[in-house]
Amino acid sequence: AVWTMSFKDRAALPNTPPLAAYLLYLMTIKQSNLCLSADVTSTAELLALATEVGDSICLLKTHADIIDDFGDRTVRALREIARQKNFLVFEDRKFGDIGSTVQKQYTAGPLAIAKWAEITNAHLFPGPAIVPALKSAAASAIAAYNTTVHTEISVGPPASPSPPSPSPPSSSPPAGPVGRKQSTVSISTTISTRTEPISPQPTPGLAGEPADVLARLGATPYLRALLLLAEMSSEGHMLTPEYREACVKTAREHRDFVIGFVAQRALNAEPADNFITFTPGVSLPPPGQEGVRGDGLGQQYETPRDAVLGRGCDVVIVGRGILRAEDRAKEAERYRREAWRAYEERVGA
Ligand code: 5BU
Repeated sequence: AVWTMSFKDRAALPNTPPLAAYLLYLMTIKQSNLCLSADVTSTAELLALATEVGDSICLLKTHADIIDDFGDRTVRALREIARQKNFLVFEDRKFGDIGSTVQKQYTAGPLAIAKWAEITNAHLFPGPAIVPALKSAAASAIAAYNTTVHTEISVGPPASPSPPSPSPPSSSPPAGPVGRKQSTVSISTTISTRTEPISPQPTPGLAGEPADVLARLGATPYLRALLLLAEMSSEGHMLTPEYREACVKTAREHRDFVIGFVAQRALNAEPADNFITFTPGVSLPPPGQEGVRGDGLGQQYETPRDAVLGRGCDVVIVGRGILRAEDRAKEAERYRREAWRAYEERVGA
């Protein structure tokens, strides 16, 4: 039923978890259901790309493990661009291990994904326990974040005159641990954030105009969500229809944390389903190359229109289609327009 519903109406459904609602409103405001797949191998390239394309996207997808010099600086700068340009960050980690291990992979190590990416994804092949394992790790990361802030406030030095800051203090709170130490102003903003419950439960009262709602949700920015990999775009992938159904079943049992799927089609079958479908393997072939539908390494492509209008996908994920363009900002806009037009057609806007 949500196939033909607007993103705005889906955001306002009573059981939409806060981060899903945030994303759906963000998409509505930016008129963008485009996710950039930022498959670059240095921090400099990542930041340049995010800056160039940020206005056209609702989501930026990373593979942090391909960035040679990934570190604290990468995270801080990316979060700052995400704040300025208003997009969410999705680390395409594809977790696939026992619960205990994925918890550590999610929160610790050089990547510590839970600290900086609102969204990540997991395979279901290790069994359904991977979902509650990641959910509780996300909750612990949130709790640790709050404790850290608290400790810093109580034991930290008094306000230093003017610590170096990559940007002027803003009125909106930081999206996570990043930026916490930037200035006294952002620390006190963070304290006030702590008084807002960071709830994995649906937030009541999300109805309203998107901009208002975003402003309200902005007070609880440190939210985390998971996508299950229900289907892949690559030729001969082994995620069978039965496996796909198992993903849907598990997602339904964790609607507060699993906000959708990486899949090639919408998988919302029950009335209560409002999962967001994120679809890779999307490109607009350059004129004259319409026949080219793959990359020679198993990737298979379809157009934004096929995905969104033909299969009910919500967010199209585009990498090389944009990365290889002469003018990446302009090409991202072309993808945004195409995907948004297909969405509008689907919902009859
Ligand atoms: P491309 O350059 O648009 O082909 O990049 C696609 C991206 O999406 C790339 O980062 C892949 O790792 C990612 N991807 C995919 O292509 N297909 C899938 O099924 C999944 C992820 Br899951």
